[in-house]
Amino acid sequence: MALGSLETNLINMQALRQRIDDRLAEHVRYSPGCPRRLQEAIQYCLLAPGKRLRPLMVLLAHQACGGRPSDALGVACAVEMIHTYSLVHDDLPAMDDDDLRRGRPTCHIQFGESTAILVGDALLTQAFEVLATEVRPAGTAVRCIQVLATAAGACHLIGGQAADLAAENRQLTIEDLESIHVRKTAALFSAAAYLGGLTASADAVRTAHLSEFGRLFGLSFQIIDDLLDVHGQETHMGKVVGKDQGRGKSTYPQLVGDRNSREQSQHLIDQAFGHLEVFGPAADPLRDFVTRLVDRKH
Ligand code: GRG
Repeated sequence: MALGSLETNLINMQALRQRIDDRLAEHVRYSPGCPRRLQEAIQYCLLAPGKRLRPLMVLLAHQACGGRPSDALGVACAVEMIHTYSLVHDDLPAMDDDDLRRGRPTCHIQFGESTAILVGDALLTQAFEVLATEVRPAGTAVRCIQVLATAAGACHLIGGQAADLAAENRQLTIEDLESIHVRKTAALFSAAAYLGGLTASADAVRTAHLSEFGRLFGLSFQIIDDLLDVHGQETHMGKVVGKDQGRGKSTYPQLVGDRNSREQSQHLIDQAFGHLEVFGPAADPLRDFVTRLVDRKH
């Protein structure tokens, strides 16, 4: 890819990120029925400076299929709402018990535990309201709801979280660990890419490639996240590092070493890129997005 197009892609990505942030902010200005403190807590979590990777994946996959970002913004916001809910609940004392998230005190530290539970519940619920309201035609909205509910449900995100909690202080095999990563991390990236294609009316072959691309990317992303938990800096990460080891969690680097982890992460990205071939140059912004993440420091 030429330098000029890399710069253009970066500008495009920053513009998309801004559009995501603006639309998210619109979604969390509630009517008076929502208590002020709850609204404040939801805004605090959803509008915090996260990387917006999953909504960007929706929009870039949508673009790769010839769609316009404005037609997928609702889906992008719904996916970010699910992701943010999962972080808020994951940080609770009953789960990972974290004090720092996105560079700020976690929701339960700032607003109390009961409010943090309600923030997660509200975002989870609103994600499906947004899909039902904003996606057209109705048949596509129903399919989006089904895909996101499956990715967030008991066999994927929530099941992965339950398996992750049950695995504390147990030595896992690499297969056990990958099974957790597929559910906890890769399922939502896979759904994000798939939904980007679906809302651009992509055919079944293309949406299947996007789904697999997202899954492989998600697995690679989680390995890099594990490496950053060992080698990253809290100031860059915006969260406490070194916690995996402290909580007796098996991680990729702990099971196979740093070097094999990096190689596996790159291998997964190479496989993921194979699934973008069918899209030709229209997927260049998506490729560029992934390449930047492979080299990420946070
Ligand atoms: C509570 C149902 C439920 C699920 C929790 C998201 C999650 C599952 C746990 C958080 C801890 C973790 C390591 C999850 C793996 C996925 C991951 C690396 C999440 C962080 O995603 P980023 O880096 O976060 O995209 P930002 O803040 O940038 O959006």
